[in-house]
Amino acid sequence: MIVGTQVVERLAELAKLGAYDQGIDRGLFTATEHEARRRFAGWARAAGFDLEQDRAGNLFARRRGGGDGRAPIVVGSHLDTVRTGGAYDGAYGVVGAMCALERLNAGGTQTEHPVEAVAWAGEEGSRFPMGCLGSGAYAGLNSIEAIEALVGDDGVRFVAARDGAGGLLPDVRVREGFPRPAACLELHIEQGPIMERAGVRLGVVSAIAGQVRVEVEVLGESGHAGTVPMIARHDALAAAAEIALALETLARQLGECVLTVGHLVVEPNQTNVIPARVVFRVDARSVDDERVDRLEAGIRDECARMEIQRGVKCAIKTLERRAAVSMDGGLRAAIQEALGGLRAAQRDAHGNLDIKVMEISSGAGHDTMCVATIAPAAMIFVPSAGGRSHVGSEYTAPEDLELGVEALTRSIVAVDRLLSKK
Ligand code: HGY
Ligand code: MN
Ligand code: MN
Repeated sequence: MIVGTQVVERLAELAKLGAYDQGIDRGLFTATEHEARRRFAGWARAAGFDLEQDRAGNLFARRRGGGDGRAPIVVGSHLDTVRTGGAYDGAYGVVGAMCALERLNAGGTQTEHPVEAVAWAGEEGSRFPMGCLGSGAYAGLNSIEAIEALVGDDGVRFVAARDGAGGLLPDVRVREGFPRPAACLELHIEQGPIMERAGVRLGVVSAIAGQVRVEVEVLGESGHAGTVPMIARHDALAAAAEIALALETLARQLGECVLTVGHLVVEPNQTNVIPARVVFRVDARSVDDERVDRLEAGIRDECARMEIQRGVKCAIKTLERRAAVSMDGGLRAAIQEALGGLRAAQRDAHGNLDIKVMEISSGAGHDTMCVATIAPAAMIFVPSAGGRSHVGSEYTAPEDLELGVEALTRSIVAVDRLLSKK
């Protein structure tokens, strides 16, 4: 089989797992995500890679290196999706890593470092209320005890899901601890419009925006929608709405940041009953951590204002705080050099085909932002059609998918060589 087609075929295979009319819904440790893990394991076994997993749910396929005892270069992304996910966010980086290691096999390329293709657990935080759950534990940013104490939005505890039928693979060794890697690479779709608009096919990521996820509970007073005078109300939803709009205004005024309230639950959620309780979550991001801190402070300020003005009670809980990270300069230079060779090879093979490459920052969060806190890390992007992501219509052209895997394969060799000099 031509190596190039495996990327597209495997992504099409994974896209069926969790597919419905709104896109793909493949939450961590659900039956569909478990099946995706099984496919990953099948590919790894067929290629002769050693499989391991850890207690946070990360899954590793290890291609041995020549250098005894060297720490691995980890290359991966995530198999879980948001509830209306597309076929490429995360899955592309997992499939791409597997295909890159297979290309090293096919080319007989021996790296000094072992290289591990990785499916990081629960990057989206769509089932358990913490994003980058597996990579955060692996990097020591979140204790395994904190992870194991998580309860999903469906009421299922993390440990029950992990140790249940949809969790860890029953026939794969569970490693103890979280060994530090030599380096971390991730291949991902851009999830924005910049590369497509610039006619660029490969992006070398410069930095990943920092983010905070905050949950706010607003307690008001329920009552009859027809009889309680407006002046006498403590409407939890009206208060939550005012906080959300004030935060949106703050983000617009602050600039160079984004803020979203994408999750909101109303109780009792009945037309003729004044909302008694609302829980909503805020996602705020910027490449400038001070702006993220300013937005987080803004949440507290607006809640305090609503408590006075509307006589409600607010409880604020920070679910996750990830600092903005710059990608490693040495790895980026090695990748740029590797992409120079790729561009030359493409020109030789296809005449005047000139592959444009650019440096680009990431507004989206990634597992790499966690692993970057313990090892040199870098990311490679391919374009997203129309900049669309976190929607079922997410799309990247097959030739871009294939080019990205070739870029990743060459980058692994370049990074291995760079680190072996040290
Ligand atoms: O939300 C994000 O940026 C990522 O897709 N988890
Ligand atoms: Mn995502
Ligand atoms: Mn992702």
